[in-house]
Amino acid sequence: MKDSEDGPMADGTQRLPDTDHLDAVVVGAGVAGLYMLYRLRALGLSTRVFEAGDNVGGTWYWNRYPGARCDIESIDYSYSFSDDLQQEWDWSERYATQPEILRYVNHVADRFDLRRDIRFETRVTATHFDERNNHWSIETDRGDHVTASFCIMATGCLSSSQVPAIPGLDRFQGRWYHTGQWPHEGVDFTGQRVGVIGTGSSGIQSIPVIASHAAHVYVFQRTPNFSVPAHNAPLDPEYVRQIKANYAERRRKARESRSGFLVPLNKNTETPALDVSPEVRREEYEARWARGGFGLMASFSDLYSNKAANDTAAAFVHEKIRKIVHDPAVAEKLLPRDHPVGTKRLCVDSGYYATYNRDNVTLVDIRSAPIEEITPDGLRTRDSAYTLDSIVFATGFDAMTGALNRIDIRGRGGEALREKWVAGPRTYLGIASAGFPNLFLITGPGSPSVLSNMMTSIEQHVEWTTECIDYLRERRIDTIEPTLEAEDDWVDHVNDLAQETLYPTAGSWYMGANIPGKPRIFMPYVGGVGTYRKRCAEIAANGYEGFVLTTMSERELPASESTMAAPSPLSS
Ligand code: NA7
Repeated sequence: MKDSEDGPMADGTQRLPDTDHLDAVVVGAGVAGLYMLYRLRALGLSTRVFEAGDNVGGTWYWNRYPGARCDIESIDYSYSFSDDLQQEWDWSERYATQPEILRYVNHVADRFDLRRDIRFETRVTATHFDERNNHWSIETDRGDHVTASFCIMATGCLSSSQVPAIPGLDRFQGRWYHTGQWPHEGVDFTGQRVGVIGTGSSGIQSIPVIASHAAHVYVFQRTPNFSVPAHNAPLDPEYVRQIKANYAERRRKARESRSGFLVPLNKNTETPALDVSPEVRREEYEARWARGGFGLMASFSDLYSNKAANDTAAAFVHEKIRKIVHDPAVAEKLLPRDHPVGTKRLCVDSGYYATYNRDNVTLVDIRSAPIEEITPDGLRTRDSAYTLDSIVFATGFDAMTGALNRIDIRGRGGEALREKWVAGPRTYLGIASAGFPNLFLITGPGSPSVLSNMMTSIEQHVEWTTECIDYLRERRIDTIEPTLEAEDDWVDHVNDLAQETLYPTAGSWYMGANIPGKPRIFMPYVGGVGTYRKRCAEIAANGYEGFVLTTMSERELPASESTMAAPSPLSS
């Protein structure tokens, strides 16, 4: 086994390609990849991480756009696996900025000495399962060719950024940027006319900051989104002290909760919205609006499942927008009407709606008059031409499957994962896919992932994967993969749960609706983090039911005799 002396060279020289056999390869050095490395190392596995960026951080490495911030509170959006770590790290604000989170992730990498097993600036291009040797054969764009018993995809749910195919972009004379691939040196928009396309979280966070520097900002809005105020503020040291004194308990509750973090509950959280009077509803919504953050959606029990209930929350937000935005015509354009509140990721903003009261901000409705082309000096919609110095694409990501599908992943019989998933992702528990042995998908489609605090879900998947690998090694089992039956049942279960909610009624990235041609499938598991975690633990405790476990010596036997197929969890 080679050691790590061939890591990235600070002077920019090329390192020698890797040609090892490893116990495990992890793809991605974001929050998931780093923790995965930490855990596999602790098991004594030789592990290598390949990372496309030149440093750790994943999402927080790439998304450096102005105003980038986490929408989960910092005390919850942090690792819980090390009490020393959580006690010694101090977050400065209620919602951490991207630079602060990136500092934190770097601190974790250094504190646990993780960098020596990471190959930076190295993108995995292919990983093929070699059935003869029961291992994965992994190639990178730097010429590495390693084999590994286990391949773990920590590639992130929102890491494949999408620049829409608008004709003329190649002729644009100004500069253009995607929020998810922001220049490290930052961008100075002072005095510029800037066009921002997209009003999801990235647009909503960046527009107020860009508007404070630019000469003029044109916001090209296709779909208005619901946004709630963050009411961000410095963290009170006394509050932090109290949290830290009871961190273990807070984390335990978060793991068992629905969304992986603690939303303050109240007497109405378990009550349907229409069971209370309009006055009580208003009082509830007002309290949550005043507190800020995602809590609005926990006001009543049925906001995600009953359209009439949801309409009351939507009407409340509409009213707020009308109050904040001075020009009634602009306010009207900002009102989301095509989807129930919360069915597209709710945005958490700092001064977004008020930004439209500035003289240097113009909202352009591109639903009624779509962008027709980018011109050398700006862009043209059906109705007007706009002269721009810079264009910011806040146009999102090929979510959940994009980063996986751009790697040539092939399982048994050379089957390509992207072909298997052509009609939508198919996984068991969102962590594994039939025909792809020893491949683990951290927060993959079919798990709570993006509907939850990603930190909680990442830790759960990493820990489940670690325990699974440990189980296999202790018993000298070579491969694990789901049965097709268990996978089909899980896919049905995930779909059935989603159909009980309002989520599938929105054209969201959860549904793949933002990517032309992508199948419309609701990808995350809506049953909640706590329920999901319990199910995963039961499956493991029952000897990995729904999975097939094989050993090398059995390979020559007919499949029916050689495998230990556990019964499907959902059909049993
Ligand atoms: P989102 O939430 O996918 O938002 C992308 C925005 O870009 C959204 O308003 C889209 O409108 C718009 N968009 C996408 N393609 C186009 C084209 N072709 N023309 C015009 N407008 C377009 O991405 P974000 O980066 O903001 O946020 C992603 C997640 O990161 C977020 O939910 C948090 O979890 C963190 P549409 O709604 O599709 O009409």
